[in-house]
Amino acid sequence: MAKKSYFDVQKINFEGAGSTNPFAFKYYNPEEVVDGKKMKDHLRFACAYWHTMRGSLKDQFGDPTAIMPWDDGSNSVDNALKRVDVFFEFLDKCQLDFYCFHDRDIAPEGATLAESNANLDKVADKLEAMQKATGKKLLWGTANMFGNPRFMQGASTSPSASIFVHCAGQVKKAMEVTHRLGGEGYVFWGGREGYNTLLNTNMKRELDHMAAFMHMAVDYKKKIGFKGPFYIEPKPKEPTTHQYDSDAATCLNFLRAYGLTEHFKLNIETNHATLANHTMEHELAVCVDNNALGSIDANDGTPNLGWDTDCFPTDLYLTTKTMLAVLKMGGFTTGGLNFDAHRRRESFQIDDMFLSHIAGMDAFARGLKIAAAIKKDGKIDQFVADRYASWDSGIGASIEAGKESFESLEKIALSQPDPIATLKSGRQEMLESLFNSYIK
Ligand code: XUL
Ligand code: CO
Repeated sequence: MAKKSYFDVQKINFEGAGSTNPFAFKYYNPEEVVDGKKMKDHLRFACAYWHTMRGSLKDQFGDPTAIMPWDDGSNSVDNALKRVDVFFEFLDKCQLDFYCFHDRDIAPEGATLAESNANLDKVADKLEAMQKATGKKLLWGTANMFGNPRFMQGASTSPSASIFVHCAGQVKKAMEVTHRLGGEGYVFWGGREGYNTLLNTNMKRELDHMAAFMHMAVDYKKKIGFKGPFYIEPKPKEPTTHQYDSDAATCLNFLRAYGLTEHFKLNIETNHATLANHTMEHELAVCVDNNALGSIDANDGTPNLGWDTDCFPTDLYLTTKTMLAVLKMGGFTTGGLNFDAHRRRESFQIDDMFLSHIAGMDAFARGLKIAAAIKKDGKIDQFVADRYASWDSGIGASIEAGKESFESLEKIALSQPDPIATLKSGRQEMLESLFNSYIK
């Protein structure tokens, strides 16, 4: 008997830039070698279960618009199991090699934690079987500790110790399921780990609790032999007014302060970077400089709106700068590009699921190729290296080697002419124009 198909769309294949077929890749050619590695191994695209299977496209003003004939709208385990079939057909047809989930996206929450765990196990059985049958892999798993009303005042940072206890049980289970499904990493996004007002908040105590929670997770990871890294996903606000994991630098400071650095990397999301008033480029640079870039939630914001719009990433400057950072760190190891993105509410047709992912995948394939060309050409890297040449020898090298002091430098400062003459133009506009020349 032929397998039931949920989509009236054929497998998406690479047809090249000349193709006019909207259901084809123009740039993403999985097997093509770029900068010494296959495109698919550079990009490691992942599909977000919460958006793709659970996103109804409702917004705060309007009802769902997405057409999902396979979904009966119920919270039953049967419905959850059926979604898995649909999802794997989608992954296959869209050539997405990885996926990511929250525990509560894939399986319904029960009346008790024990019931929720049993539901999760049933769906995990099916996911495991489908992974085996298709070769698709789990990039990372996570626990949703922000949706249920019990988390209204935080999860591991809740004022209630009993909520903390519940969270420990929930994350323990989510880690077990992630491990069982061969997850390459595990994410902590502090969805409500923050505050709305300091008038009712003991920030120091809440941060201590969050760190205690992370240490328990590290201990448990060792116990079950989960080898993948943990990732913290920074976000400055939304849902709370101030989220503790505000940006990359704040997360790194938290990890250092609490002795957690060696167990965590960061999962950087574009729209979260812009909500923090940073560029994605900045957040990635902070991570790469600190050997802390683990994975990327690939999406884009809407700059003139102040919230998390989770658009599909189609901006070539963004994808190029993102891939430059990934190439600079030597490529992903356990991480990848997870489309934490949903199509617009107006893009309600079933085939928009495909078109939106194709748009993101092609934009990243181009970004990769452009980034590889920039790297190969080396002009921008050379400019930066030349700009700091005074640190490579003489007094600069001596300072970097820690051999100088205020006293030794004062002697030189008093005798040397005004050093302004040693400066050269920063050439920002020339560099921007040079960057533009690679965007093809
Ligand atoms: C929310 C967000 C989450 C995390 C995982 O803004 O990005 O979906 O990626 O919890
Ligand atoms: Co995210």
